[in-house]
Amino acid sequence: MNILVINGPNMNMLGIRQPEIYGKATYEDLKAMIQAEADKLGVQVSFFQSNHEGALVDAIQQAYFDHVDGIIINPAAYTHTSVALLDAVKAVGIPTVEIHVSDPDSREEFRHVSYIRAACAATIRGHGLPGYIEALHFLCRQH
Ligand code: DHK
Repeated sequence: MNILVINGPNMNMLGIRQPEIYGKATYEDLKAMIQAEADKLGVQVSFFQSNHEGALVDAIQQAYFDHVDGIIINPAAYTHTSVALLDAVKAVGIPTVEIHVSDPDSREEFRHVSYIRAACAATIRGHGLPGYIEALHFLCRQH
């Protein structure tokens, strides 16, 4: 089984950006944590982060051609704006979990909308970085 973990804009700034919301762990810490769990589960995992919407669309499309079995995606701010990411997930038909470190539903009103949610098998939010591990387990159970 192989899983692609996609992170959107500003997620490369984990550990620096608003630590009171996103915590003190860095993006590298996040990758190491997921990799360690994937190794335990015997799952192949790869990572992609971009601040650019089109690059995120390209990564989702490429997952289809690479025969990726599952996607974990934190579209970050594009969650609340991007029909293109929704359409990309629908286009590839790969089981996808939407993940957020914080709980956008308990923050500003503009964060309450998620376009991508309609194409996702599950949404995990507000569980901090361990939410990514929950997403990994969810996709393994589905497989
Ligand atoms: C990350 C972001 O960058 C925000 O734009 C979202 C999400 C929430 C998160 O909690 O991981 O609103």
